[in-house]
Amino acid sequence: MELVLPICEALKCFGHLTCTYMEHHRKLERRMNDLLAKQRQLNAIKSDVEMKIKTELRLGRCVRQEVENWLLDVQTINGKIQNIDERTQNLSCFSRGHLGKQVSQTVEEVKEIIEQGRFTGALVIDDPSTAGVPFQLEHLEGETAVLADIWKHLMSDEIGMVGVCGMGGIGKTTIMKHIYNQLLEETKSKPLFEKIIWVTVSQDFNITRFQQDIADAMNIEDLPKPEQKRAAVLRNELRQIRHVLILDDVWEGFVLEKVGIPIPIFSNGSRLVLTSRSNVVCRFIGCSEIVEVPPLSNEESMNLFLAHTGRGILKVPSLEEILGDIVGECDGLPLAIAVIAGSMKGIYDVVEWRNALTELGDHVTSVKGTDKEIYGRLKFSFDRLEDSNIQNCFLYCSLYPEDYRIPRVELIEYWIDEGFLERGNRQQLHDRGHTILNRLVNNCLLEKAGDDVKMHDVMRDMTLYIKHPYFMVKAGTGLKELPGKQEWKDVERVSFMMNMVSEIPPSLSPNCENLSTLLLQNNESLERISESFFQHMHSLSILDLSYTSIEQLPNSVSTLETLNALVLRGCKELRYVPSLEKLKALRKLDLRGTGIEKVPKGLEMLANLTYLNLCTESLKELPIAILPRLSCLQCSVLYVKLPSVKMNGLEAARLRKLEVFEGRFNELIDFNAYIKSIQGRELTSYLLVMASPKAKFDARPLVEGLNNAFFFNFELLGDCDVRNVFKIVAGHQVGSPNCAEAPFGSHPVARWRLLYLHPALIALVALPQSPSHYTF
Ligand SMILES: *[C@@H]1O[C@H](CO)[C@@H](O)[C@H](O)[C@H]1NC(C)=O
Ligand SMILES: *[C@@H]1O[C@H](CO)[C@@H](O)[C@H](O)[C@H]1NC(C)=O
Ligand SMILES: *[C@@H]1O[C@H](CO)[C@@H](O)[C@H](O)[C@H]1NC(C)=O
Ligand SMILES: *[C@@H]1O[C@H](CO)[C@@H](O)[C@H](O)[C@H]1NC(C)=O
Ligand SMILES: *[C@@H]1O[C@H](CO)[C@@H](O)[C@H](O)[C@H]1NC(C)=O
Ligand SMILES: CC(=O)N[C@H]1CO[C@H](CO)[C@@H](O)[C@@H]1O
Repeated sequence: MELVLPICEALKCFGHLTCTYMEHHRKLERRMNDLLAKQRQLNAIKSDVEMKIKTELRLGRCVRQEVENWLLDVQTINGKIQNIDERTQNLSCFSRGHLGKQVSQTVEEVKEIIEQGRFTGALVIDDPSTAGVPFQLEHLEGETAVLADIWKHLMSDEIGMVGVCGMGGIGKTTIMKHIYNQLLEETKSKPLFEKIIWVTVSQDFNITRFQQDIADAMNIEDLPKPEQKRAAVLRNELRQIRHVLILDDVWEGFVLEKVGIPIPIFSNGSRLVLTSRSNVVCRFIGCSEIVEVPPLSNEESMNLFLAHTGRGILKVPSLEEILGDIVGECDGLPLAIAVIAGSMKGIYDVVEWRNALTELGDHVTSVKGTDKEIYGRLKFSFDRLEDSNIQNCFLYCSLYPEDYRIPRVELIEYWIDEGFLERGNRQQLHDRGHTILNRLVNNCLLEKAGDDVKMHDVMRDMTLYIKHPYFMVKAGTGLKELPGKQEWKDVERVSFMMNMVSEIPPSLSPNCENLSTLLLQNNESLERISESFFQHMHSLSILDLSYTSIEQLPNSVSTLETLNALVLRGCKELRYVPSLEKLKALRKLDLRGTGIEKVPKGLEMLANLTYLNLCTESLKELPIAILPRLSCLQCSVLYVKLPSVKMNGLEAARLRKLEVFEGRFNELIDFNAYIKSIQGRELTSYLLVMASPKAKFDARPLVEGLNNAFFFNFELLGDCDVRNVFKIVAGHQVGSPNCAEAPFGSHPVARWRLLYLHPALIALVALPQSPSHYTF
């Protein structure tokens, strides 16, 4: 955020400002406030757009040009507003009239950009042109013959459809990504095809979604609703261009015409390539040529293995034979080779290798079935993790939808709630979580996806295979109803996240004594849950209902005495939460963004609570008795934002165990009391706001990425000389009752930066950077 003034510059202007600022510039200020309000509205739309892009963007997709231009416009106008804002503060030199006119003009511009920001249709498209973004390629060992074969078919005029088959983990997708890149490359010089289209189909085939994916890739907007009309639109568009359509990971046969894909041979020399584990599927869809992907040869296998472990292991004396045997057990499956090599990395003891070979042999014979042969080999690496907590961490990833980018911090929060990371303060737990994630990525059990992680679909199948029937996962599959009672019998962890379930009817009262985790979040359509649903869930430990549309939480939740985490974040409609009095084991309660007006009954009884989030606009009061009670608790993470409620600084100060705190004080005296109390304490992350009850503002977006900040509302500083604020920055105590006190007096001045955010607001932000830039 570039709202920063150099500190000496700010000093100069604040010096003049002592008391006359408000009166002289009221008019300009009104216009300016107008502008800033519009800017906030614009930036809110921008974050929504960015959020949407983030969820839609995957490899081989890109942001629509129109959207990209719009984001640039937003950036430009933000820069302009910042400039104006800075000039309004440079009291010695601006001309009011001129600036006023400019402010009004800018308001109009912002309005226009807001209008343009109402996008319809997808923000992200599968690479629309042949000059698209190539895939980042994984290492492809061998398979040159297959590549050549597929290429030959693509270039032949007689063949319209090619099926690429082979078992999971054999490298079909990797091969096709290489073909895709090669097609992009070739068509640059001579336009054989006008468009190369990649669509990932996956296990849960849904014709509506499939059609939409093709339409997005083709940049077709507003596909009509009825299936047949959609098919007609697609057929028409596809016919008009010479294309290659690549359908990756097809599980079920379907009729091309029904989807709207023209039979390639009759459509101007277009081609269709699909990959599938089953050649029956390829034949059903109509492939005239089928290319079977063979396993790697011994030599290729060895090369790939060494590419993952490093050639250093070749120096280990007498390892050669054992190494050959281990690679042999991988059966030429690239995924198995990568994963097993990943778990043997850095081992230089031949005894360990010999032992690994025995174990691997046992694993290979333990799993039978043509489709599942790879599982035994993958499970070998899983078992080598040894630590059951780390294994549980890994298994947890399969609760997310297939091909899903799993956000690291979200995953780690679950691990904490589940107790996989044992005990420690918040920071230590997160550090441990990141360490485990790094190890899993390093061992090739998970894939890195930007800042997040991903689970290979075969790996996920393996996990669900070994956890059957204890895991029930139907995540992101378009599910409308939960499965019947009998399917719940043995379950321990259940995930129905990201579906379209609208109701859990009274008839569903599953008897599942061992169920510990129930994830139902992101089902926007979910409005009602019957009382009987939770009746027999006596072991439930984690319940996540966030981002659903429920209005009330059933009373039966009151009796879930083993519950550890109750996550209701973003349930905007939620008004009623039953008494939590009996939930003595509860460690996390997240009510952020719910519609509750009162804190749930019995909150003060939750002695083990370590995470409490009460940030919601609707909450009217925090009973006086609550904070002191919480102070006896273990609470280490607390978020409260209660513009209408007075928070007592001394009471807040008694929350001695806090590591993360976001809160807002209405009175300087409370703010100061609190500041005093936290000196020398272990608060690792804080965001403290001092603002009048009327000021309606959320500081979060202003300091995104910065954990630690203090905000002061100017008006509230009253007759306090503004210059004193700079003494705060300098780390001196101020002493006047009307002035804010120095946060963490012992911190050197250089750790703080002064932000001037708004005519009535300044902030101190703790900086991790080196101190040299901020000398006076
Ligand atoms: C403030 O005005 C002076 C001259 O009047 C100018 O040199 C300086 O760059 C201005 N500062 C800002 C932040 O605009
Ligand atoms: C397929 O997905 C669409 C939208 O994503 C949904 O409306 C439809 O109900 C789904 N169909 C099935 C059979 O799940
Ligand atoms: C081939 O493409 C042209 C447009 O380029 C289109 O008019 C024609 O109908 C297409 N032919 C077939 C057989 O689809
Ligand atoms: C629940 O777990 C216990 C202990 O692991 C086991 O003995 C019991 O059979 C399980 N019950 C069901 C219904 O799976
Ligand atoms: C509260 O936590 C402690 C350890 O942190 C644990 O021993 C105790 O059983 C917990 N209380 C309940 C009711 O679960
Ligand atoms: C709030 C939310 O994320 N709802 C999701 C529920 O699941 C469907 C997909 O099945 C998504 O489209 C919704 O966005």
